[in-house]
Amino acid sequence: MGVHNNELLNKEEVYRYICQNNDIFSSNAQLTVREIGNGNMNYVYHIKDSSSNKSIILKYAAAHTRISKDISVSTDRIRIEANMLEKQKEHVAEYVPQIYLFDEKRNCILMEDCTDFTIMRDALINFDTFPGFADHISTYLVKSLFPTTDYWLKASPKDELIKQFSNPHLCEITKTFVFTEPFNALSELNDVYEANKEYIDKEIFQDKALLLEVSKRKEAFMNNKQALLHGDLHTGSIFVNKDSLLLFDFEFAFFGPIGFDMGNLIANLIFAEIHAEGSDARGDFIDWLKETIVKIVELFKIKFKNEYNKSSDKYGDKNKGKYNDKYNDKHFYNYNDTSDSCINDYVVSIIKDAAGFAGIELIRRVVGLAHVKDITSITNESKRIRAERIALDIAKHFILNSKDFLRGEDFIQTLELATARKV
Ligand code: SR1
Ligand code: MG
Repeated sequence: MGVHNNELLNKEEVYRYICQNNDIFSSNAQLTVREIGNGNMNYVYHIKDSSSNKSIILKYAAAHTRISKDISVSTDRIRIEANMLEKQKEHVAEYVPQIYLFDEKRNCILMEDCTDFTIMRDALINFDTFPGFADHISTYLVKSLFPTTDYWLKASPKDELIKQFSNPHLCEITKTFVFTEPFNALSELNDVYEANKEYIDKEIFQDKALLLEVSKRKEAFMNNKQALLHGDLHTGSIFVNKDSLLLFDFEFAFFGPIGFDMGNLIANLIFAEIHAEGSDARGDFIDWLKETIVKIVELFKIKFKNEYNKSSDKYGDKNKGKYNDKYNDKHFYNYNDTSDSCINDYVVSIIKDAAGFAGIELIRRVVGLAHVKDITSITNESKRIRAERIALDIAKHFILNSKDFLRGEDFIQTLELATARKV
């Protein structure tokens, strides 16, 4: 007799689990289970009943990472993810999958099957374009982030939310694998492409000015509780189709600097650009991608300010300029004539932060353990060397000059300068 365990590490265990907890499928369902996950953290299964054509996704959080069983990680991340999916329903329900069940004992979530969408990273590697993407993602960002900032929440409910989404174990993973190891290589947790070893040693590990800026960003990541973030917002966490998008993988959610989400997104679009630029992609794909980055930044600024203005208007002009306990704390910022410059300053500082965090994401995906397919799928050695160096050059410029990044166009200028390199 096999040992019974509570894990959901393979198709057979998932099949048994679904049969025992079958509120979703009928008793005569003909179930097939496929493992479809390819991320670093969790096990993801597609479960389909061929008799009704109904299908769902099961996501299982083991006590170790999928990329390495030697890396232990708290299963509390599945609670964070379930809570985030619920929370997102308040303001951005159209941009998240539906959740059917959160089983806290078995560390799994059953949710809507989104496999008729494509994972954005894969679509970009195939040079697919999504004309509405910038509009949708900027709406998602603003509508999900603004209501968790101090512009909207009073201190006490914000504090409650910070506690609910306290995510120390996953923040520790990010601290180690994003902000620390790729910059000091002290714990042998990196995975460097051999042919770029010397370049990385000189350009990253020995650049003291760079390391200082990265330390400051790490401090902000840990302590600037600006808003409730996705926490790992790369193109592998976004499902797309021609009309819309869905965000998933919320396990890294926490209260942090908004620029961290923005920066991760921009960095991963840049990886797609570097991949395309080094291959035979059509020019219109690259043009669309650049335009998308510019639009995300500009639309974010406009929509965030709109949201701020709408929230102020809600209470009428007579309340503008006064802090009154009856109204939201946003009025605290809304004094005198400085309101516009305050919000402008706030939004621009997010863009500057985004540049710094984008640089860190670019470096850690090249130097660190968790790579991106946009780069690893490049099989030609000299092309891979060049692609990685372009990413590192862009990253350094972003990190060292983040204060100069105000507009979407600033990101593209850096990108174009770096891609002009021959080798
Ligand atoms: C141990 S691997 C860590 C990375 O995987 C996740 O996908 C996150 O990006 C995290 O940084
Ligand atoms: Mg993920």
